[in-house]
Amino acid sequence: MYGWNGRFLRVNLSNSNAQAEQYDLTMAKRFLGGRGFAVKILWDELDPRTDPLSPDNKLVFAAGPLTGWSLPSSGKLVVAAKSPLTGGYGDGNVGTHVAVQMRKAGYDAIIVEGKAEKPVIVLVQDKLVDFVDAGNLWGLDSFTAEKRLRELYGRASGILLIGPAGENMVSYATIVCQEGRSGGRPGMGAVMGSKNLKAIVVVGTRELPAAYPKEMQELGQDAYREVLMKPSYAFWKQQGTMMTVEWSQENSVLPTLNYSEGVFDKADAIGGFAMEKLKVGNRGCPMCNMTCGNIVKDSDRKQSELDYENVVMLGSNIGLGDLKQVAALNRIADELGMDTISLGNVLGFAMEASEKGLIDQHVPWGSFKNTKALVKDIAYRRGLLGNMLADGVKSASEKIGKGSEAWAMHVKGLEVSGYDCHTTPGMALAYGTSSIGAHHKDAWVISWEVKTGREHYNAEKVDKVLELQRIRAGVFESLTVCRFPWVEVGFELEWYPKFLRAATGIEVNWDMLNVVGDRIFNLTRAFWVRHYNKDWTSQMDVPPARWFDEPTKKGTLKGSRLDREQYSEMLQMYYRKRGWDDRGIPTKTTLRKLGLEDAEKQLGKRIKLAE
Ligand code: PTT
Ligand code: SF4
Repeated sequence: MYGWNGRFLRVNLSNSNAQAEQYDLTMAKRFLGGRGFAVKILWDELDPRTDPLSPDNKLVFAAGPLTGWSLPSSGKLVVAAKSPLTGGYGDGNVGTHVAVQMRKAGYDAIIVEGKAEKPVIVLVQDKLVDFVDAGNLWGLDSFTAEKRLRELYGRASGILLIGPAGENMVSYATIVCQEGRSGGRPGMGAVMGSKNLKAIVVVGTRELPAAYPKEMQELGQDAYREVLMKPSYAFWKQQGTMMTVEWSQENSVLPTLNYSEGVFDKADAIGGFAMEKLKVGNRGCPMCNMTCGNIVKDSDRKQSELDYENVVMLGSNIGLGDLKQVAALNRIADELGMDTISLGNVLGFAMEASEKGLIDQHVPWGSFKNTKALVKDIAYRRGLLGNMLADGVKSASEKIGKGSEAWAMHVKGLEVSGYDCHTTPGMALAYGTSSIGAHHKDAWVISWEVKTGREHYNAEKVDKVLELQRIRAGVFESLTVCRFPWVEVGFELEWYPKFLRAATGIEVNWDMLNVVGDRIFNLTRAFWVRHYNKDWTSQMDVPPARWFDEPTKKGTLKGSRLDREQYSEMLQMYYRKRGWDDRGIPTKTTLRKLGLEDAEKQLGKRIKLAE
């Protein structure tokens, strides 16, 4: 086998055992890597009743067949598990040296199972695996702990770790590295914490097995050059994703005051150009020549890495219009290891609940001091409010009740990311049907939608969501390469089959890759349905009530809201095009067509499947 190593490393923390396992080319071709491998492993190995925070859950770190070579923006991996936030399939895509080092150590994925008796670090050095006591690191913030590990294991080592939020099993704790890369929004850090695993450290020294090594090298050089030549490259390096703040404001989709509005009075103060005035450098993922993490000095005089989502969720969504203070909150979230999207979301929810008199605590909009204290309370689960918000907005709204469910901004338990959808039904559908809950990563359809007619609910929009889900959710998440070269600077999709041929020796085209994408998407859906079982309904794919029931009051599009009936029709159309029934469950024919007979069998035992 070329391209893939053909090996997983299985690490059991309960008995400190580690073993390499082989997998075959059929698995590789059917599921590619990353998310594809992760969902297949979790589907095969987890009982649907598994408690996400129990030793029975498994944490999978999986890279793809392009990871580890000198190819543009290919230093990423997927980290996945059953999510403690949603109960469904959860994952994140993180830029990390672990991706490169793991592949060079000879593994395409590391599967972590069980629970260590005491805090531990898993140290992988090629074939050697050690379990190192992490007592002296437990409790440390992620920046300090990573610095210590780097001193011990060297600058080139790959390190992924959790901060205090992961240790305290905050439901949206992430896994972090490199002072600003953070992945696994649906609580992958909490799963790591539940296993008493503070960090994994990986060092690999082997050559990767390419089918055509010379071609691989030449393609890589050409591809890096191509990225540099793209006209939008220079502005991308200047602002990265921060340019989207101004775009969102202009188009009334900037999440503001807990998604009640799409415009923010102080948007300019937290936008890309304001960021440029504070910028001191760029940081990014390994293997990338368009690094996009904007480093600024925050109001605590520390360095913080700003991306669009961080800024809008901890800025406009909570009414904070001072970028240095937003940056300070972002830095704290990284140190503590918490997802900024879910965090900004629960903070906005708490502020609204406080304003409406539904909670005892005073949580004012836009107060830096109060918010900073509350963020720490959440990470350490301190006090009634901190502890309640640590379980996410769905759980908090269920506890508070009194109609707050209508403005708890989530889908299937995962908090909505940084785009207001009062005026974008296509993006609402993308959130509704995303593989992990309301994340924009599977189908960022919004920019196309705004250009082509945002008011429509039509088949073209459904097709666009499907097209993007195939490419992004299926293929990019499974190759685990960054999608930004394609999305942001126009690096052509045609490069990827060429990379795959040079790596694996297998001729593929996008039609074939799209089938793989569909297979992965359908198995992910089956994972959700198997968990929710008879409770699964099409309501699970409907975005929050606020966007349907409460029109916006500001901006050029004031008075807008989603239409429930038309959304429903579009959702049913989406199901039909996917080959799902009217509950959003894949039919027998669809599962068989994709070679997912086991999913047909298992789901069929629980639920009546349509033909
Ligand atoms: C991603 C989500 C995003 S999406 C952002 S900003 W973005 C937030 N970043 C956080 C952060 O930082 N610190 C923190 N404590 N929490 C954070 N939560 C949020 O997490 C990120 C980039 C970005 S920046 C995006 S869009 C792209 N995402 C990709 C993806 O999903 N797949 C893929 N193949 N390529 C991608 N490229 C881009 O990667 P999650 P990263 Mg990411 C400080 O983690 O769970 O997927 O959620 O990891 O290495 O930082 O790269 O405007
Ligand atoms: Fe990482 Fe940004 Fe480069 Fe993508 S473009 S690989 S997110 S630094």
